[in-house]
Amino acid sequence: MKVEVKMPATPVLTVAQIEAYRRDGFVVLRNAFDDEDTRTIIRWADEVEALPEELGKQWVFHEVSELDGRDLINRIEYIAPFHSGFASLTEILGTAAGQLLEEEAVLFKEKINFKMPGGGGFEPHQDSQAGWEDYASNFITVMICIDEATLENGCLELAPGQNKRGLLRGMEPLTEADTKDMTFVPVPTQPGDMVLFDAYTPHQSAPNPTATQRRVYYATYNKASEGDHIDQYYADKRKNFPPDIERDPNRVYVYKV
Ligand SMILES: O=C(O)CCC(=O)C(=O)O
Repeated sequence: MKVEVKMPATPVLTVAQIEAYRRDGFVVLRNAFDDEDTRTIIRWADEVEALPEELGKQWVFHEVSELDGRDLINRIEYIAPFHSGFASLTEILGTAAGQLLEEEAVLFKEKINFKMPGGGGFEPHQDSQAGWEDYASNFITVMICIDEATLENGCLELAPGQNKRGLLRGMEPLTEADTKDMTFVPVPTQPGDMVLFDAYTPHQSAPNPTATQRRVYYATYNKASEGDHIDQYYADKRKNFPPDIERDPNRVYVYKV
């Protein structure tokens, strides 16, 4: 017997939330998903983690634990084509992204960052530094918290209002000079919370030295009027930073931002 899965409800931003985004470059929605929908999303993340790592499927990237040198999953990208739940979720999240883009949103990329115990952090950066301006003028990334994200396990930290400065530098993390006047605000989140931010909002996060994983899902959108770039984005990325299973053992791959 096939069990029907109830799809998560679509979060819609209030006027006050849209205003907060316009002021800060990001907005936090507490309990964007109710408990049942959050449990569904957590189960989907578990399913994605359990999928076999195969050529031509979801993109799995590993890292080495900073605690004990074990092999960890760092992130899994390009999930929706191989998981119907996440495919639905990319549609659902497009509504709020479209509210901030002020027109229909089209998916650009998506991933789960796992940050398992011993997983590394992220240096301060703006997402557009990764060459995204080649595809569209700006993007909205929607983050869904899957596991509790705390100060201890490396929650997201964002710098309010700094997106208005535009692109601060190319393919390298922001420097101390770039960030000296910035305040990074830690945003601890509970499963089911959502954070939306644009591609010029500087953000960072600390490594996870705790015993619990900190998974978050990110879906990134651009304006439909600026084109549908997901296939080109992943084709370009495949050339420089392919999933681990596709890598040439004689080549060195460097993660930039
Ligand atoms: O998941 C995080 O803590 C930050 C992720 C991030 O900044 C990125 O993937 O570019």
